[in-house]
Amino acid sequence: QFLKNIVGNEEFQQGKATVDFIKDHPELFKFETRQDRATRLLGFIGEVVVNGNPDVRNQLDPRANPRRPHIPHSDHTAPAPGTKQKLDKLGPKKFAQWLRNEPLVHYTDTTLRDAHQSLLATRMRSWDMLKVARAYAQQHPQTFSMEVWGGATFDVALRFLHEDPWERLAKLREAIPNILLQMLIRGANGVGYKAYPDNLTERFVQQAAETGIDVFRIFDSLNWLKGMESCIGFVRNKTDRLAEACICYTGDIMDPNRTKYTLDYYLRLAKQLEDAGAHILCIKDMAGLLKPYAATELIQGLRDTVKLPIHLHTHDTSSLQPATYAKAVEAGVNVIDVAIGSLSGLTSQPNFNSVVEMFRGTPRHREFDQHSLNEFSNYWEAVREMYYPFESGLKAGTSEVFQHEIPGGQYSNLRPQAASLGLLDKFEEVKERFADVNQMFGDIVKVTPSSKVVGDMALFMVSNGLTPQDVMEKGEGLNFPESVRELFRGDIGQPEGGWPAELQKLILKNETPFTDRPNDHLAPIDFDKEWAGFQEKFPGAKFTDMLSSLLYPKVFEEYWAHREKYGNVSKVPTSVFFYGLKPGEETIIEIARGKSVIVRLESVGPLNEEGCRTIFFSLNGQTRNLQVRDQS
Ligand code: 3PY
Ligand code: ZN
Repeated sequence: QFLKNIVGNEEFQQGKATVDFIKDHPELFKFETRQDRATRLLGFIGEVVVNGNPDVRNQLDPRANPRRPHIPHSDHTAPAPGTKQKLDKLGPKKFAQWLRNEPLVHYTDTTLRDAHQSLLATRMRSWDMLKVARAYAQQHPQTFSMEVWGGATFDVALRFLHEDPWERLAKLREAIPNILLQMLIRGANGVGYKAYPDNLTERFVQQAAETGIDVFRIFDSLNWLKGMESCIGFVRNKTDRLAEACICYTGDIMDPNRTKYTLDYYLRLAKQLEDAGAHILCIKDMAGLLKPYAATELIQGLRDTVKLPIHLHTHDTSSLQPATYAKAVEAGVNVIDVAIGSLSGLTSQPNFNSVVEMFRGTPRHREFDQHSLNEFSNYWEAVREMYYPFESGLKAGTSEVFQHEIPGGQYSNLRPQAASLGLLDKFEEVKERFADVNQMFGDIVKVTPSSKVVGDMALFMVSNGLTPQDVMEKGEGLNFPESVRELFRGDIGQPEGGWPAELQKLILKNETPFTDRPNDHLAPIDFDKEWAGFQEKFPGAKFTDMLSSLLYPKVFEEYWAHREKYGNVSKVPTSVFFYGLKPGEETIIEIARGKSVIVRLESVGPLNEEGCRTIFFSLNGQTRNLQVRDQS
């Protein structure tokens, strides 16, 4: 079995095994039969058949009207070289110079990260991504980058999809060897919601680069320079990849009444980020507030102020953002973020397929195969049906976003959060309070994690029937949400102009806030010691698992228990993962590279005295049955 494990290891198969191969892969000592793997997956499917997937429980099965996703064609030829090879050849500094002077507009495809984070509560599974990743790399090698990782995907992959986010990244890298892969990292908050020890972020960045990330989009949720500097340094000094630093855009530079976040403010921050070592400057318009004429002013100003290439990210919540792209491209922006047609628009990015057409016949047009882009759009449209329980409910663009300023990535989560508190019918009020809370907090930048705190406070006020005035009058006796207390204590950094002192006193009571880096208060991780303890607790786990566990200890523990019980469920097709099988239905599962099993649900037995049902499967034609406790 040991030899079988070695021969079956992907690194070994690719000839990448080094002298430390056996030491680095404790899982080689895990002996399981092929039968075990299949049996555990049957256990998972049986559980979904009887009790449903708790993530979509009691939702209609969309297979009532099945629509089979058509997978765009790919073959065995290597994809044409792209930006990835250019970065490898030039190195980050020269690559950035090349990009700054590029005459044609470049595109980042966010379909595999922000698009589904913003439309489908981040639930897109690796299974659906990997079906088309290679075809995309072959058919669109001129894409600047693909955003595939980071933001909320790390947490959601482990917590709800029971998937290893590192495995997703490694597989996408393998399928897409030619296009830059990009991630979103929340500066000192990594891919989490709080500050982490610096040496953890450092190891995380190193490992992400090793596993496949080329572009690190780094931001701070309060636009606090100190929250980004160290992370920029880790990318520059510990990897040979690109550090893309963000100015998060909020307010409206064209509105004379909004005097806090002015053009000067953004230009100053951009210069500071250039001085801190950024290779690329990103305008991160997380709520979609950058209007077309503001884009002209901002991009012209930035082109004159810094020597960096400029990358623009926005969300189309208002439906105005394609116009913003038209003006931004005219003003000299280098790269714009778009999502494949059927996963674009509303709280997601503008429509890739259509935006490309917008520039046809103009000097900055870059050619893409429209027929192929539309094939991918049709694929994702059919796939999206399986995810309908996670849709945000927004039906059309809304100019309301200019009032509430809720980030696109948060919108599809805020609704279920409100629903879980029984506040869905008060969602209008939640949005209004979100705007009120922003003003109470001193008009701050709102993006994860600061936006989550504004959301928590808005929900707290709606559920307790509090107005802003009530909070100021009764604040001493109020028990504020923990996240609000942490924010005002300085746990995730400092906002422009500091916190409003009166409210801070009411929230913190007698606690003293700090104004330096929260990370400076955290003891560094002793990796050797951690690793020893970790292996004991999770035999067979990898170093990347330990990084997941250090970021999300409880979530990782639950993920690991699920994996021990059911195996690698990322291999189960999405329809079966969420909705199980119906009697007589069958599915094919590739349990290991080149090894597939055919699973057919024969029947579900009646409830027995122990409260269980017997499920009859056939596995490769042989009958298998198992008992599942009915908790439905
Ligand atoms: C995230 O941090 O997850 C975001 O998408 C912020 O926009
Ligand atoms: Zn975004």
